[in-house]
Amino acid sequence: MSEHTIQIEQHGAVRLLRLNRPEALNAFTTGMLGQLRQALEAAAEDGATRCVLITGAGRAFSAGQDLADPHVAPGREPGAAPKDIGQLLEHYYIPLALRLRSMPIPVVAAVNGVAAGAGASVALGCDLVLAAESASFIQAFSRIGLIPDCGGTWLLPRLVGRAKALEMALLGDKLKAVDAERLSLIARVLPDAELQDAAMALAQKLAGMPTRALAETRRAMDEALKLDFESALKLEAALQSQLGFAYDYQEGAAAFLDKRKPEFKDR
Ligand code: T3D
Repeated sequence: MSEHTIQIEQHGAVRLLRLNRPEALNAFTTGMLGQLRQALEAAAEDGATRCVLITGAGRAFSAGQDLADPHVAPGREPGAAPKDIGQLLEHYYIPLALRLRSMPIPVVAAVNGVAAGAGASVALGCDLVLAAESASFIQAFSRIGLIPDCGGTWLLPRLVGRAKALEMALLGDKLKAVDAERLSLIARVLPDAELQDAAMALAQKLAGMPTRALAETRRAMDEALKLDFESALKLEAALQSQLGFAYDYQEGAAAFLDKRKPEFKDR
């Protein structure tokens, strides 16, 4: 691996992944997409890591696909054959989005600056999204003749409803972080100087919680969006049945009755 486009730091039980191509606003090359997926895979497999925090180096979170990446950029010389962007999605973005959405532990995004195109989709695919006041979200796809991808078409209408999702996706305008919070696109906005500490504190808090139940909560909510009410009730019962046999529930209930702090271990 020649270039370290993902900086990895361990802070106790929190694994911090920093998108690290600040000179190109952390735009994703194919190599970087592979490294991000591998970093998520490693965090999922590491039993000591109980929460992942993703942020960006420099002034951006991510400007989305690197439009100059020779692996995918349309050839500019006359007669150059166009590249199949669908193949890029199949090989890089779909595995990344699926990995992110099925992590066995919670994932927090600290959006430190602009999140555009697939950069916005990666941020919004995380479980809790915090953003700096100066950050913004841009569905940049329509500006270059594409549709939202990396989960954008699924995430946006579910987060903000069809009318606002279409407004964002069709116009591709910049949405300020405060407006993103007002529309429920993200969870919280923080002053720029407080973002990283607040995001780390939140990630540490999640890491101390029953992370298996948190991941199952995400799964149940994602599934419930596709189910009728009765089917959702049945899924809740099936997942609750599994969690009820798990260590964390025994520990959580015992700690409550003993009036002590629980020590959760499942994940
Ligand atoms: O292959 C495919 O396209 C399929 C995959 C699609 C998924 C997608 O993500 S499509 C959407 C791709 N992203 C964009 O279209 C966003 C492009 N970037 C921008 O619109 C602007 O850079 C921003 C609004 C994000 C920020 O604007 P600003 O004025 O703050 O910064 P800037 O000057 O435009 O950019 C700073 C540098 O980053 C600049 O390089 P330079 O001139 O200093 O050497 C710029 O070229 C570079 N950069 C920004 N975004 C990208 C990029 N380089 C490559 N790819 C980018 N996406």
